[in-house]
Amino acid sequence: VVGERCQRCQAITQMTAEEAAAMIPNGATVGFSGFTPAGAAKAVPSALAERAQALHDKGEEFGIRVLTGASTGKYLDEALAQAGAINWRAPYQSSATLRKRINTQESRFVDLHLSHVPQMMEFGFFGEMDYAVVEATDVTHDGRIYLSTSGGASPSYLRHAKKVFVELNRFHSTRLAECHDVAILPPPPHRSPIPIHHPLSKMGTPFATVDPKKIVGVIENNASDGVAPFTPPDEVSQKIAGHVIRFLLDEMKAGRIPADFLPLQSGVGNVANAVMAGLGESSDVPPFYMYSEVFQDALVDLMANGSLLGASCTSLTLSDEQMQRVYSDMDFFAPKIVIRPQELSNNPGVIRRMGVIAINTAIEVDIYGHANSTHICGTRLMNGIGGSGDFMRNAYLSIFVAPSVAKGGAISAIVPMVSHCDHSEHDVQIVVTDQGLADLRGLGPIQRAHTLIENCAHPDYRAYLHQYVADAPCGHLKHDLDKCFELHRRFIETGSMKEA
Ligand code: 0RQ
Repeated sequence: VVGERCQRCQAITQMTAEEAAAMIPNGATVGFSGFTPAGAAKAVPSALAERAQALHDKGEEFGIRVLTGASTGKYLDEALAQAGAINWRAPYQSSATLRKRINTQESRFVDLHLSHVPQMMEFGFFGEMDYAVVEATDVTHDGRIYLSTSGGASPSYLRHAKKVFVELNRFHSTRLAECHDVAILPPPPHRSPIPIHHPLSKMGTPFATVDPKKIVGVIENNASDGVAPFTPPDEVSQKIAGHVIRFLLDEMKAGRIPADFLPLQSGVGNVANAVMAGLGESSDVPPFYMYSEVFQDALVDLMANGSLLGASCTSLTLSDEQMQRVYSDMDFFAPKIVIRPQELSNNPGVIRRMGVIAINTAIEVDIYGHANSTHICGTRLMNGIGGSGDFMRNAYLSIFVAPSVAKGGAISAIVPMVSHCDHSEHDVQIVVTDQGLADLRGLGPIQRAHTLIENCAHPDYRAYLHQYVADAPCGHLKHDLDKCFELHRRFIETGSMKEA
């Protein structure tokens, strides 16, 4: 009954999203569920955005500190950012409005490796958490929270928040519990080896737990995650996918990838979808597993046709159509999917142990292999580092992909020096663009530069880049500190990296 306490435990109260939003004060730190739009809290943040807007219209201040698993959807980051209600945000975002506010310093943003977030929360690196708002398929009187389509950082937020709202979303299958494997690592130095030896190993419980007395409200909802449907890969993505697949097959032939393959991680987006689809279609690639972060549309088809044997992830980021396909055949899909908290899906030790092949997208890569995933021209945030660092540093093979040019050729993805460095040369083994593939393993800096320029740079920029290396003062690396950002400067001044 809305507004009434539960007869059995006196703790769980059903309420409306507006009633919940009214309880969250200005300046509160709120941990929301959500990793991509998957499993993101929806009703309470939307209501909070409306409340913030109404307060702002009256000239009153209202803003909160927002933590999530990763990016979220239109109901959370986008709605709150449009209402100007996010003062501070971590650890990842992809909302157009929030991005603008971060880049104008209206919202502060802390860009973090996603595996680090639960531990940082546990130890109070972000201060106390006032509220957690977590989407669930079920909640019990003894405080079991059955999470919906993502694990993310929700188990830690439930444990640490002083008060909790549960959004009970009836859209999702309660059988998701068969996929979840919830565990929170004990604090260091009391950690034993993590018992995950295979992508489908389980070590925890199918539910998260919360002290039921902390639950101040349960909000009913019935809304899909609203993930945009899969678009067929474009020509550039298909070319990149082709290079990646050929490389992986050659590695198998050379005995550097075992005959039964290694688990794959792949980032989100068009190129990642194209690579996965291409791997599934190739008759030479054996059926494989994924130890990844985001389970996206292309993987449903691969699982259905037997190319993908199983997947570990922290979110099921599926369009409504693909989600319904999974929900309508949980007997088939549930035993093949494990949804973990991001501390475990992205755990460096487990990634290293399993020999994960990681494929992620970069904004730009420099001639020595440093990669920028986050900041355009070194200043403007795109999304954040996300899980790319967790995977790339610890992968068996770390592969960065990017179109060789952006904005119709006005920007080269291969530059003399990255304008912001998320992944150092030590973490980057293979770089792939639509032009080709540069295998940097075992190469010294100058060989790396030549290979990257010849194989990956767009022909329009190759001569410039070769000349840069030839002219730069010699050391272990060659760099001309007066010229290393000439392309970026020219782009800022003229709108193109190309000489007029
Ligand atoms: O701009 O949308 O205005 O056209 O950047 O580029 O090519 O559409 O690529 O959507 O895959 O995003 C690195 C941002 C790539 C993403 C990044 C412009 C380009 C376009 C987007 P428009 P594309 P994608 C697992 C791992 C970090 C997190 C991560 C990302 C827009 O993959 O956020 O890896 N990665 N997580 O035109 C200026 C350049 C540019 C450029 C591209 N050099 N300069 N603009 N663009 N290169 C997932 C999670 O952690 C959840």
